[in-house]
Amino acid sequence: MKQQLEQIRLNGLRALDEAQSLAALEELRVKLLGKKGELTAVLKTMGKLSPEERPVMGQLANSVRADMEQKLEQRKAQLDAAALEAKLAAEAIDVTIPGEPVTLGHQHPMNQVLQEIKDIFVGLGYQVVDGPEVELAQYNFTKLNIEEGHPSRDRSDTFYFTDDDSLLLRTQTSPMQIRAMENTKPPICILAPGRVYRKDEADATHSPMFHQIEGLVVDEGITMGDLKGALVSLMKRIYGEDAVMRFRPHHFPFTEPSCEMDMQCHKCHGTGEVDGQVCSTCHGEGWIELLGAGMVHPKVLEGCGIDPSKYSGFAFGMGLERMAMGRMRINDLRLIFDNDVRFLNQF
Ligand code: 2NM
Repeated sequence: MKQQLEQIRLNGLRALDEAQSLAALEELRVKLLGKKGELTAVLKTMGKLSPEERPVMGQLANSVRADMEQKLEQRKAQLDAAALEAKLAAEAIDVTIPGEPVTLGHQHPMNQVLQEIKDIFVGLGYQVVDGPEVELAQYNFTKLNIEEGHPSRDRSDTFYFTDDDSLLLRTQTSPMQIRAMENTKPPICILAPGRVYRKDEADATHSPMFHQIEGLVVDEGITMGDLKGALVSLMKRIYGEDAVMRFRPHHFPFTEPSCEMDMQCHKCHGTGEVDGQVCSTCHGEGWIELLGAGMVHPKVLEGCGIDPSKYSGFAFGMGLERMAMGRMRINDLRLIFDNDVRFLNQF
């Protein structure tokens, strides 16, 4: 029996030493020290020993158990430490690795130009107003003196929602100005920027959705001189003090008289030619069209409950995309809507 016990101690300690995982260690604990283990099996045969041998073997068995228990604890501590070590290594964060650079965005060129124009008009005392993109034909056309049958009302030009053509996507931002005139007493001094919609195929200069900025000033004694003053001061702020402007007669149903405002081409200085070639910026015109404007038609004022014998007003409208293209030297409208970062990063 002594030899059996010594064998169990020898094999047991070696096996424990060689255990490579906590699970293997637990298996060994059951096999060596458990109720059905090898040591227990030997102890069960103690009854056959002589009374002199029994305490000696008992002591030996206890020392074998104690040795193996100690080795088990020791090995378990080693494997625990190794497992922790491996976990820490796997989860290690190298705080010295340089971080991903954070790329800051910026305003879209359209918003930059819009902000610039808004700032100028707010400085002149205008209030910026907002309104619905889905409009009543009444506000988009009728109250603007655009009669039934006018070509701009055509189904091929305007997005309608209803068969009776009473509800539409606004084709200009003037309906906001009609509402302002209906709802407030002069003096009125507002700027109405926003999206507008027209049934156009997209090309270098057209898009079915684009942005307009319209302005309106109504008070006693407002004249065409006020209109020219406001618009010349705007364009000089945007294009520089030496920009040359001209006003041409024009026609709009909602203003009388009406005009268009041009800026002399900054590339060919009005000659239409650069180095004997047709100027590419103004296409040989010498002038670049900037906006339309005029004195608000008495019928429009009257329709909004404003007495045209007491009050007068001027209004103007310009395309924001066109302004941005001129300001930022963009030659294709579609670039503004594509949102390709290679384009946007240039502004
Ligand atoms: C333009 C040109 C000229 C305009 C007129 C009005 C209103 F509501 F007062 F009648 N709002 N906007 C106007 C005048 C718009 O866009 C080219």
